[in-house]
Amino acid sequence: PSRRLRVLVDMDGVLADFEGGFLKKFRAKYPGQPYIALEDRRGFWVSEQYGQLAPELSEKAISIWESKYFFLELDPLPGAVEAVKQMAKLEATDVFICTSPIKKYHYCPYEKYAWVEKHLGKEFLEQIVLTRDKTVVSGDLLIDDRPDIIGAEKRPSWEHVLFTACHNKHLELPPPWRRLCSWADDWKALLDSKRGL
Ligand code: UMP
Repeated sequence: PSRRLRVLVDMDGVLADFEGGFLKKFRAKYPGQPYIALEDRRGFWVSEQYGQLAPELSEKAISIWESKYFFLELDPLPGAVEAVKQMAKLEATDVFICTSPIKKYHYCPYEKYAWVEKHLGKEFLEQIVLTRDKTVVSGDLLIDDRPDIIGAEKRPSWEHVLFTACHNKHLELPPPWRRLCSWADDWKALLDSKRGL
């Protein structure tokens, strides 16, 4: 292989348990309100599905991730921290954490940096890419749980591999789409499939 492999790894839903953290805090703040169990989640936007339950639930949901400490207190997903640390140590491999902050910027961007430092270490602060448009970031692979990643660049350089999450596991992906089902799945083989191309 003549060049290094560049892997972009999403944060919410791939490294950090956004869905689990959301549900726990939503139920604590709004006891007695209806909620959507993780196995019933459909669609990337939590706020949209809650809005379908009852119109006022959309803004209640949004208030959860707009709150201080929401992003910082997210738990890592199983195996995520170990996998990313291992990935970054592989020969000829660069790992970047590519994540979209919410537009209410008061806590989220800061807390994303703090989360990375806490769980992955200070050296990973060099690897963070905060962007609302991942198509303008170049890489060989983008591991992300959002099915529809579009933006200004119509032909992104990366292959988007869908990381399985509660909201996307029922989607039937047309070929040549690939999934990474969890961090227990063979992510090393996925990376190797992109080397030397
Ligand atoms: N997000 C919302 N609304 C939702 C669900 C998620 O604004 O209903 C936010 C959380 C993340 C961002 O900051 O969207 C998704 O970022 P990526 O996982 O695409 O990087």
